[in-house]
Amino acid sequence: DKNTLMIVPLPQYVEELPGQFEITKKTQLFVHDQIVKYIAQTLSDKIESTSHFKLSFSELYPENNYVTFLVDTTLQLTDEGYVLEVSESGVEIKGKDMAGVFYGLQTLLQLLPTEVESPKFVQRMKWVVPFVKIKDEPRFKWRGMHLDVCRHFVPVENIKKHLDMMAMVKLNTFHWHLTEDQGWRIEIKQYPKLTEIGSRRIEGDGSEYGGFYTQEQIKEIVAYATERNITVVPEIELPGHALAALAAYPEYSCTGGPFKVRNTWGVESNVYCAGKEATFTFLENIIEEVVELFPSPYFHIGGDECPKDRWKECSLCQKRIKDEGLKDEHELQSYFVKRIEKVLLKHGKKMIGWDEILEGGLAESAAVMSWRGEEGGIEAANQGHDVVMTPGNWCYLDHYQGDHRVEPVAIGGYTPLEEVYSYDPVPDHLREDKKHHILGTQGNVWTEYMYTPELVEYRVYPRILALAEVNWTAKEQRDYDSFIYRLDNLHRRMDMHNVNYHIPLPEGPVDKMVFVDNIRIEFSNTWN
Ligand code: NAG
Repeated sequence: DKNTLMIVPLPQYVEELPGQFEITKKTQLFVHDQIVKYIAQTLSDKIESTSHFKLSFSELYPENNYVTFLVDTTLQLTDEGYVLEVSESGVEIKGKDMAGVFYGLQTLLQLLPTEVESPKFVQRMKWVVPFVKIKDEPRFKWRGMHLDVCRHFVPVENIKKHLDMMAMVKLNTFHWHLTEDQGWRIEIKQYPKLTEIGSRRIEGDGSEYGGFYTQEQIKEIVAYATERNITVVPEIELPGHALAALAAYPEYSCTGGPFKVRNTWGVESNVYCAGKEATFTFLENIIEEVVELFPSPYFHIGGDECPKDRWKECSLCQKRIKDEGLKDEHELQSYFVKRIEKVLLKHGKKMIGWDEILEGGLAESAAVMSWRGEEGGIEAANQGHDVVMTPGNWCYLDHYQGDHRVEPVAIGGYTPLEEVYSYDPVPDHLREDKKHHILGTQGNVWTEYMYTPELVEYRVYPRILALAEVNWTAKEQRDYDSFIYRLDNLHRRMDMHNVNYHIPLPEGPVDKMVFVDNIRIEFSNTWN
């Protein structure tokens, strides 16, 4: 039974064999290629911190008692795929590429006792792994998590914790939402006021709230992610959701301000002025600094919820509409986005944006992140654009995942673990020849009501683990009961990492309740 091994996400092919291999002091590590040495090193580090013994590297291929790491580009697998074999003589990890080797190791770690994730020494550990043959590859390329660090700030250490968990379940994309109406969180050297002014807000009670990342910290996070096969996609929002930037530099708005960094949630009507050339120079300069920090091929420009009120009243915006022969403010938004697209192309970056960028005409090279349902994604795919599916009903991890009467307050919605798990990113009615445009899915973590890093964890886990399996495992192989069974392994690993995960209970918003002798005997959930 494939369920006996508690691996999340479920591998494509598993063959369990009787017997087990034990990693001891005498076990030797061997890397066929120095570039994967740091991956082997993580195994050695984990064993060392829990058992106080070091695994040594062998120069020659050891005859037995080994853990070997090899990149084999000839493997009949997609990128990031791997083969893991555990037998009497040891453990062999072969990756299609470096990512594959890394994922082979992640699977090995999940097969080892959970204590391998312990941050401290554990008495008398026996590092046994069952004999097994695993052949595995991902279903999707974009396996992500988004994090809004603007509504509430998330410190560097907590981001690293998420990256550790993401790596464990083979998620490879961290979409970092860095700018908002409520805060600008990335240092830009040419525009110091963006953080001096834009990273702080005065809350309703008069207290100050703030935080931002220096460029050094950004580099640290990107390096940490890269070691874990995670691409960090930065998001710099435009033309809307930009009030924090406008509080610092009101000259790039239509009215000239003054503005305060917003301290309430919702949609803000003051946006970047599309009529002023200076706005574009400002954004170009910002982008120039940001692309230097992020090796990611993709760059997220936001694009959602941009009210057109100011543009309608602004003489410069109206002049732009006339001069460029645009039909209306939607086409003005499209003009705005297309100018930014050119800047990104110049830097060799692919643009991605929320599905509103379809309105008024989609930029030629843009990929679309579909959040208002799947319709935008379907439309974009039909037009031949790549798509990341993140419809609210399944992928918004700011929703409640339990009964709202007992849960800490959330923005709304109800998206329990099982519903997240049930998501399929490729809509049935998408044309067959367009299906390859679906890159994958991600969990979106908007932090209006996540006041602390602990609350972020409470909303994210375990739901992101379900999305990890949606992204990795073949659709036919997915099974919720099996997932729940295997999840236990990850619960223990999250304990080791001190993650404040939500424990699913048989609770939920009630739409049907039956009382017998004043005792509630039945209720059902509303999500389906
Ligand atoms: C939307 C906004 C976002 C907000 C979230 C709350 C997108 C693309 N835009 O209203 O700023 O935090 O939903 O669920 O999601």
